[in-house]
Amino acid sequence: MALERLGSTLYDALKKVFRATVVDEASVKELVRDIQRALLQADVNVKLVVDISKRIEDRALKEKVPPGISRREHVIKVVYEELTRFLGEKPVPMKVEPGKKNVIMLVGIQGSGKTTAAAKLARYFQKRGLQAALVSVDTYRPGAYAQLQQLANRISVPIYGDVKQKDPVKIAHDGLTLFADKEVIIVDTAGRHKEEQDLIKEMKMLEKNIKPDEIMLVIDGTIGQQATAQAKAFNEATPLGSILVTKLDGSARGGGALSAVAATGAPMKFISTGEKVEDIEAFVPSRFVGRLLGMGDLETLLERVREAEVKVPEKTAKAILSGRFTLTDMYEQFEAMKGMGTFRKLLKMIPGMSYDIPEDALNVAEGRLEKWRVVIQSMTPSEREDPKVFNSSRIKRVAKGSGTNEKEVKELLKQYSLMRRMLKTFRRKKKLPFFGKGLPTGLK
Ligand SMILES: Nc1nc2c(ncn2[C@@H]2O[C@H](COP(=O)(O)OP(=O)(O)OP(=O)(O)O)[C@@H](O)[C@H]2O)c(=O)[nH]1
Ligand SMILES: [Mg+2]
Repeated sequence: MALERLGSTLYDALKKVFRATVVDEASVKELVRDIQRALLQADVNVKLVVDISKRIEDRALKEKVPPGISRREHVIKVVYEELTRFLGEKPVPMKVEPGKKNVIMLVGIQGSGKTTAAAKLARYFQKRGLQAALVSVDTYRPGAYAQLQQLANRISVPIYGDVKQKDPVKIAHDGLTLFADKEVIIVDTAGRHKEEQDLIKEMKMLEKNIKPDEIMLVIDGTIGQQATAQAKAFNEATPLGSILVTKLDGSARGGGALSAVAATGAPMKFISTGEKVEDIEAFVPSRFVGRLLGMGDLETLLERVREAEVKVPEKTAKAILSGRFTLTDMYEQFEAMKGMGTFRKLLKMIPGMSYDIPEDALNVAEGRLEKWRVVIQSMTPSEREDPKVFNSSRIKRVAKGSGTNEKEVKELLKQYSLMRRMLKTFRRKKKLPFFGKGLPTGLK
């Protein structure tokens, strides 16, 4: 299952909670089951799945809900926090000291993306003003040096290698001596050997002799359960300092890599999402989970929703509660939404919306909202208060005044009645329905 699929499956699970009329023990249990299924399908290790779901269930059911947030928000917060915790609480920064020689040795099995990652990392540090250099000690794979050399030339980073030399330790020594004045030296190792044992032995030898500041395991994000075994094998041979997961762009089963992180205790520091040298980013757990779930940053979302609730003018709130909702109120709600940043950003932050709405529809919705504001501005106060008075001549006048056409004015009026009808069903709630069905766009 692709990473994005994992995200949307997890999100579907959460969406049920968002839409449920009450959030009770049954809905929490159902959510936990859905999350288990999603994680298992994404190749996350069974034991981990059990651990994480138990924690979610315990916290969601037993923890006291903090004041100011609803149980619904709390449950979603718990899921978000536990998934984040599973990936590592905080981003772990690279321990690279400027002005000093920092040696990073990349290890990993063949095809995991080491050579590509070496160039990407060199580029990453180079962009941050550090003197980077590359050393290729892969004496096994034909053309390994040439491959890295080509990438190095492209980013103008110096490289050392020696195709005639068969001893990787010797090459490493020479390279590190040559680059004694550099700040970040990335050593690309072999990923293939006749026997896996030989590969492990070679990594041990290299580690003992060059004493890198950090050994980084490069792991292919598309592999499933083998990731755990692979990571463990490398970790036993050479204690891993960090993990870099590649190929999270295509049909990646991120779960395998995530299990590897959990199995070794080494933090994930980078992810790579494409073949180009620029396709690398520092790994930030909360951002990653947010992306996985398609919900941006949950903290920000909750904050904005609270802000939005406060911003609803008293009069509008009353109108909604009494069922008298006019175009003026609709206009004010649009204005409030505008104050919260662009409509698109808001939609993206609302869980579920980012998966439900295609980009085209987002553009349309955003453009339309702007147009509707102008249309409402062209109406007389009495029309806004009592939209029933609209007949074809008034529609014609408003269309002309707002630089739109009659169809668009009619559409706004239709949207208004839809929204009004919908709001009636929310009458007893004190909040403006920003979530789910509550979106005044007709897009759901
Ligand atoms: N789509 C995608 N492809 C990647 C990514 N990283 C690496 N690749 C591709 O994966 C293939 C293998 O990458 P390499 O960097 O040569 O892997 P390696 O670990 O050095 O392989 P060996 O030297 O044989 O051990 C290449 O075709 C890369 O272009 C990534 O993040 N996304
Ligand atoms: Mg290679």
